[in-house]
Amino acid sequence: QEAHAAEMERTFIAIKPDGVQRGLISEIVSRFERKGFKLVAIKIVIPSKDFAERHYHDLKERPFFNGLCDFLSSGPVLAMVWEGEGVIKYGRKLIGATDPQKSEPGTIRGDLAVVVGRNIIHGSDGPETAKDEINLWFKPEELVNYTSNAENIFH
Ligand code: RTP
Repeated sequence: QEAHAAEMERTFIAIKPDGVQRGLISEIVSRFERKGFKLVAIKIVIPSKDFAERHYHDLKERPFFNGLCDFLSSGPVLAMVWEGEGVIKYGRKLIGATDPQKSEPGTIRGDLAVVVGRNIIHGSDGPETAKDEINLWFKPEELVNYTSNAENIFH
């Protein structure tokens, strides 16, 4: 194995309260898992409004910011870190377009969501965001290093 876990790309993925409350955790986790990505951190939390605002700070000028932060803090969120080659970009591909009316069938939002304000999942949109979001949601000791057979998919 050439790539060491410490160097492997990681992304932050969260199932929003609508996805958790609709019982879609296993369906969504399964799609990342079967693809061959590795789950290195996971927890369920109800974020405070302040925390939600920190998570979405890039969107604070948008008209939907307040409603979005209210919604994220309205119930349980499944916060995860997934690891693997290309996981940031490909994770977004698994998730599909922001607006479920535009996401393709076969994607998580395309198959399971209908409106943009209830699009069930979040994924980091680039390497910097991924790093910031992982640091915001997780302490370093909550990230687990281990070898999985999934690494056979990459080498
Ligand atoms: P996310 O960050 O949640 O993965 O979504 P994204 O990158 O695909 O979309 P972004 O533009 O960053 O928007 C973040 C979340 O805000 C909600 N949204 N509502 N017009 C609207 O009402 C509207 N536009 C965006 C969505 O929940 C989106 O995921």
